[in-house]
Amino acid sequence: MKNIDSKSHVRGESVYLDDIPLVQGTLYACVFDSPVAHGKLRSIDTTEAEISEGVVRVITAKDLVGENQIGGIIPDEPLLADDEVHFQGMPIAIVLATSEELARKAAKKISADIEPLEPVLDPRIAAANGDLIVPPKIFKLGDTEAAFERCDHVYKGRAEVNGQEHLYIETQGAYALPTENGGLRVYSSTQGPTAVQRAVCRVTGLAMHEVEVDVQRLGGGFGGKEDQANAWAAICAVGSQLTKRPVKYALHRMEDMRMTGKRHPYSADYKIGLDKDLKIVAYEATFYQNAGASADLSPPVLERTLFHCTNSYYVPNVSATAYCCRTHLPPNTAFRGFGGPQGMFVIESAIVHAADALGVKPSDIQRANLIENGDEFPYGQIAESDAITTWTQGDKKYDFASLQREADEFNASSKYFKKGVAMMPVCFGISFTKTPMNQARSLVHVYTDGSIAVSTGAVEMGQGVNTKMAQVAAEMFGLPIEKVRLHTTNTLRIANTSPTAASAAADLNGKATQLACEAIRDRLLEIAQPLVEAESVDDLSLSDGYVHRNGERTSLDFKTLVMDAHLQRVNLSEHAHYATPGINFDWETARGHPFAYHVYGTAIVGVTVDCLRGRYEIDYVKCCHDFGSSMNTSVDYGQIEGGIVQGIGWMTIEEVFYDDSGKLRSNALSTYKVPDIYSIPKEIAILPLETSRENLAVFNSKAVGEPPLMYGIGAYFAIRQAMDSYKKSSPPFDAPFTAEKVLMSLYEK
Ligand code: MTE
Ligand code: LUZ
Ligand code: MOS
Repeated sequence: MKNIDSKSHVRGESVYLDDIPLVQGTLYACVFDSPVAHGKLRSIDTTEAEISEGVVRVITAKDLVGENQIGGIIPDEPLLADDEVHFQGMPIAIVLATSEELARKAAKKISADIEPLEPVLDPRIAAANGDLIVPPKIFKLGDTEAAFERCDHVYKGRAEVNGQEHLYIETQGAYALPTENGGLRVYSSTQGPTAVQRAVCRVTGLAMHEVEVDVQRLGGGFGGKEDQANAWAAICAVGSQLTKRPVKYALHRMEDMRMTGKRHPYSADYKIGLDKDLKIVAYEATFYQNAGASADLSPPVLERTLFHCTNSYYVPNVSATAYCCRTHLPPNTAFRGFGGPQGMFVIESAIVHAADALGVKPSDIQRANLIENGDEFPYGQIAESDAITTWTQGDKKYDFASLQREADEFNASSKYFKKGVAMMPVCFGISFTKTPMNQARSLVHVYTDGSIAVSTGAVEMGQGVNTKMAQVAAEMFGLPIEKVRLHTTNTLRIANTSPTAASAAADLNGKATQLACEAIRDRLLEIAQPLVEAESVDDLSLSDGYVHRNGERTSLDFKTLVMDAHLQRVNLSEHAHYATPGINFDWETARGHPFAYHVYGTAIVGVTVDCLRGRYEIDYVKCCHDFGSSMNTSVDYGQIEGGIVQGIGWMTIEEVFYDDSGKLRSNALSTYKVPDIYSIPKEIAILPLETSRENLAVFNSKAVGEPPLMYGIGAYFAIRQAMDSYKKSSPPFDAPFTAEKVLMSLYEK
C-alpha cells in the first residue's frame, strides 16, 4: 500500500506551515542574530529598525512577559541574548513588520555592541577547561584493566567524526495567532508539539491550557525539529502576545543553516584488545561530544552514544566515558540515530585499526564478535539477538565473499580505479532511553456515517506514520483505508505528547490507536450480537465492511451497525493510552532494560575510488534488515533507502565547516553538499530478515526510522579499503571522507 500522502505530495496539494492561509493583520517576524560566536553584549541599537518601513515592533529580551528561557532539559538557553552571546547566529532581537521583506530589511538595520571573547570550538579544550554541561557519563562491564593484560593484541587510537546539517526540505517556522482571553494558537513545524507548547508557555507566562499547538505535517525533521522548533514558535508567540496580532516566521534557508544546531561532532579515543582468535576481549572509549552553546538534547544524545558504543558486538569488558562539552557553536541536537551513529563509528574505526595491524579483513573481526542471544550489553540488558541471522541470511542472498572477490579481481587489473568493500552490521535499541517518554495517546471517533477520524501524538514528517496509523484503524474495524482519516497532531486533542522521535512513533501511537479501536470495536460487537443472532461476541469479527459470524459474512454492514449503536446511546469515541511495558533504566548504576527491543541488520557496501582524483562512487549497498513483520513494505523500504543515503552523505560528502571564529562557512547549498541523484548508491538491495520472533511493536512490525542510517557508515570504510589497494596510506579516522581528504591522504608526503 502506498503512503496515503503520495497523491497530494505529487500534486503539490499537501499542506505545510507555509501553505496555511493567513489571517488579516498578520505580521512577519525576522530575527537579528549575533554576528560573533562569543562576547559580552553591551548594548543593542534598534532605533533605525524601529522607524524602518512597515515595522510594528522590535522586541528584545527585556520585553518578554514570561521567562527568557527555552532550555528543555537544562535551563541554559535564553530565547534572546541578554548579557552574553554564545554562538554566531544566536537570536538577539525580533523585528515584526507588515511583510517578510520589510522585516528582513529592518533586521539588517539593528546593530549590537559586543565585546568579543575567545570562542572555544574544540570539545577537548572545553573538557580540559572543565566546561561540561553535565557530569561525565560512564558505562562499565567486566574489568577492562585486567582484561587488557590478557589480550594478545592491543591497539589505541583516535577517531573524529563531524556533524551533519539536517537539511529538511521545509525550513523551521511557526505561525501564532491570538485567541480569546489572551490565549494563543500556534501552528508549528515541530516533531514535538508539547515541547513547543511548554516553550511558548514559558516565554509568555501562559498556562498550558491557554496554548494550542497544531501540526499538520513536516517537510522533514530528522531530529532537527525534536527540540529546535521551539525557538521559532516562542518568537512568534511572544510577538503575538505583545502586539495582539498573528505573527508568522518561516526561516530562509541560510537563516536556518546559520541559527540552528546540527548532528554532534565527536572526538574520541579508543583502546581495543583482542585474543588470538580475533575475539574482542576489552574495549575502552572516551567520547568528547561537541554540544555547542547550550544543553538542548545533548545529554540524552551522549547517553545513546554510550548505549551503542559496542554496536552489534559482544564485548565482555567495556569501559566507556562520555563528556558533554560546552563550546561556542549553535547548540547541537537530535539527528537520526541520536548519538548512536557516532558511537558506532568509533568502534568500527577500532576494528579496522586492529584488522590493518593484524593483516586480516575487518569483516573477520566483525563476524567473530557479533552479539548472540543471551549476551549482555554494557548496560545490563540481555540481547535477543538477530545480529548473526541478518549476517548469514544476507550472506546467503548476496554472497559476501564473491563481492569481495569481484573487487579484488577488478583491483588486480585496474591501476587508478580501485574497488573497496565493507561490512556494516547495525544494532539499534528502540525506546526513548528516558523511560517516562515511552507513552502515547490516540483519540478515535467513529462517526454515524461509518467514517473514522484518528488523532494521535505522532507527527507526520515524511516517514509515513499517518499511513501506518490509518492501517491500524482500518485493520481493527475491517474497513478500507479510505474510511479512515488522520487529523492534525494537536495538543487540545492529544495532550502531553512525547516528540515523534527515537523511531518509536509508529510503535507507541500505533499501539494506542489499536487500543482505542479495540475498545470501540468491542462495544460495537456487543450491539451486533443480538442483531446477527450470534451465541457469543467471541464468534464475531469485523472485516470487509461487514460483521462476520464464525468467519462468515452476515448481512449487517458496518455503517448500519454504527448507527444502531449510536441510537442505543453507545459511545463511539475512545481516547486510549499506551505505555511500553517492561522497560527501565537507572543512571545510578548505569544498568537496566532501556529498550523494548533492538533492530538488527547487516549491510555490505561497495565503492569505487578514483585514486588519481580522490573521487568515488558508491556502487551498492545490500542489506539484510530486520523489519519484524513490516506493516507497509513500501513505506519501510523508503525509510531504508533514505536512511542509507543520509548516512552515506554524513560519512562522505557532507562537511559542516566552522572557521576559527566560529562562523559557519558551509552556510548554503553551494558550500554544503548533500547526496543527489548522481552520488547515491547505484544499487540499494534490501532483504527482509525472516524471523518469527515476537516483539513489542505494533502488529509485530519493528521500528524502521533510524537504524538504516548507520549502514551508511560502511561507505567510509569501503573507501578506505579501496584506497588501501592503491597504496597503504593509513589515513586517520576522520569522517567525512570527502574527495579532498581522500586525495590528500593518498598523496601527502
Ligand atoms: N523520514 C522522513 N521522510 N523524514 C524525516 O524527517 N525522520 C527520521 C525517520 N525517518 C524522518 C524520516 C527520524 S530522525 C526518526 S526518529 C523517525 O523517522 C521518526 O518517525 P517514526 O518514529 O515514525 O519512525
Ligand atoms: N530522543 C530522545 C531520541 O529524547 N530520546 C531518545 O532516546 C532518542 N533516541 C533516538 C532519537 N531521538
Ligand atoms: Mo529522530 S533523531 O529521533 O527525531
